[in-house]
Amino acid sequence: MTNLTFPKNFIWGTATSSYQIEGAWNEDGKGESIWDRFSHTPEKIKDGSNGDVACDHYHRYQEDVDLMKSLGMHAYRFSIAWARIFPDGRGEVNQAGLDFYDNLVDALLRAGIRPFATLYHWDLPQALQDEGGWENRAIVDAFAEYVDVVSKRLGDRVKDWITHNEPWVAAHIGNAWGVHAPGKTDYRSAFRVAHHLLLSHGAAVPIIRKNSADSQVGITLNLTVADPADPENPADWDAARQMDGFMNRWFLDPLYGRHYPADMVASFEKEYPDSINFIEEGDLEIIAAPTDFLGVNYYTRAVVRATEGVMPEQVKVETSDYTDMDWEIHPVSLTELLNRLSYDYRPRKIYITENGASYAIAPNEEGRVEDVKRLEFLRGHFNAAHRAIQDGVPLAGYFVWSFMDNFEWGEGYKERFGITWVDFETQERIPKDSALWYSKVIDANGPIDS
Ligand code: IFM
Repeated sequence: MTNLTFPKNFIWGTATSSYQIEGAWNEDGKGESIWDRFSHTPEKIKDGSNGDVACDHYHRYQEDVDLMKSLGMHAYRFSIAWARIFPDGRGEVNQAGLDFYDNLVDALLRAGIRPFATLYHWDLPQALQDEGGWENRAIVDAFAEYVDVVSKRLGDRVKDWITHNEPWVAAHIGNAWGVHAPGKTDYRSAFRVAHHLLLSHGAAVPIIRKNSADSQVGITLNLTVADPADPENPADWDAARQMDGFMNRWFLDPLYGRHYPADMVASFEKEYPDSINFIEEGDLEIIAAPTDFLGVNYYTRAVVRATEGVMPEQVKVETSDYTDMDWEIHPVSLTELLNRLSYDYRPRKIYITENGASYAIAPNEEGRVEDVKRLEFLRGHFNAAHRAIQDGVPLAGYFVWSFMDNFEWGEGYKERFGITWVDFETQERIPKDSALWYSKVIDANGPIDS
């Protein structure tokens, strides 16, 4: 095995999100979010848990920043809870909420860690959901108001901004599948939600640029590579095209100035007549606001086979390994994805804003977490990213998901993505073997033999 070196100034970091780690769900004036409401509703979360306390990061952020520093992190991607800043979604600002992020950013800067702030990672104020949430076009103005306040307060120190995290997940898993908040099951709603998420992204970009001089702005998408289950079957290739359109092109095309993809518009209109009726004049220009980077969350590919319905069916590959989430481990697809993004859309820069694996490997008798599987997962994906850079992809950084075990949405606490073990009874943190290895990778600027 050879050690690989990444480009000079490559950013190695780690990521979390507000609802998954902060806890303090109703402290210091914070308003209720859709995830508070959803997780407090019986039977929505597999293990009956919620994010009321989570990793208690709201009270322990300094300890967490110290641990990141000791591991040598260059950067930390976190998200801001809108309901801490505007308990009612808009209107009166809660200064205590702003103070929390102000203190976090200062702690990061003192530790020499570059803050990457995500403005929306799914925890919408419930007050806005009560008005229709992302289905109601009025939310675009509320988001702009929130972004204005946050970027004015933090914009002198935060220079890397991500408007949204994974709009596909927020739109579809939350509004068509009902598995995430707000728990709706209507594809028509999901497409409307997706449009308003994209529109609010476009509206936010100039606001951030105005309030945060010399900052870099982007959006994070969850992207995949869709492969046919049977490469000999043309219908499976068509299913792969459909999956790619649904998950990737529906978001990438309008963001890069190409309108929504015509093949997908046609197939959704066929399935849900008159459902694409939310686009107003000028929307697509707003959505296509030029950005500085594309954030890519990559976990797995999608192997699909044709079905009668509009959505292809995903199949399991018997010869592959899977993580605890039952997601296929397929690093080669990361190289392919990055090349394709670079070639087809020409983003100025790409960050892998999330990549990681869920393995519930507990501490051994000595208190050590020997998560070799996660370490090998990361090594494979770091190597795949390195190959893409050699191919000419402008990949500038890599954020491992996640800094610590946390509330994995509808799955609760059973799924552990952290490179840091969290004992949710005592709130003790233990850096796992993957974290200790990652620390050496950062030091060497590339994956090393362990
Ligand atoms: O935990 C999530 C995160 O919030 C968004 N991206 C995927 C992760 C793992 O499911």
